[in-house]
Amino acid sequence: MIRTWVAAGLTVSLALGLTACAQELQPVTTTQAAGKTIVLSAPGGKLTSGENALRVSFQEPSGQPADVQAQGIRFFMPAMGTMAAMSAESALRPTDRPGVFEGRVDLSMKGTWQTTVTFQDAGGPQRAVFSIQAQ
Ligand SMILES: [Cu+2]
Repeated sequence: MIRTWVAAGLTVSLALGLTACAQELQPVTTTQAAGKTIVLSAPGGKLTSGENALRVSFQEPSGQPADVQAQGIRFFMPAMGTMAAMSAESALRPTDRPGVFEGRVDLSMKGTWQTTVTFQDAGGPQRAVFSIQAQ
């Protein structure tokens, strides 16, 4: 009987694990900077208040991965009324795929965040600036 419950528990854990994996990183927004297309992706294609896994991909106009070194991503929300300005940032770590970097950020609230991705390419330091809506 106990064995049955353990087996059932394992099955549930596996199912939950698969569900988490199924929450694929999907594009949140796409922007252009330094002649490259930059795609920010997050689970389910959206950023939310709280912890977010994120991925930033860089492509040449040809669609090939761009040869860049991503540095970080920063989110900023200006002061609103009595609410102080807020910010959050993450390093962007290389993955085993060229032009693809990953990070993790904790956004303190829903709303519009000014977002800056910093990277280096053959031309030197670059930045992409855009805004996202955290849900
Ligand atoms: Cu705010």
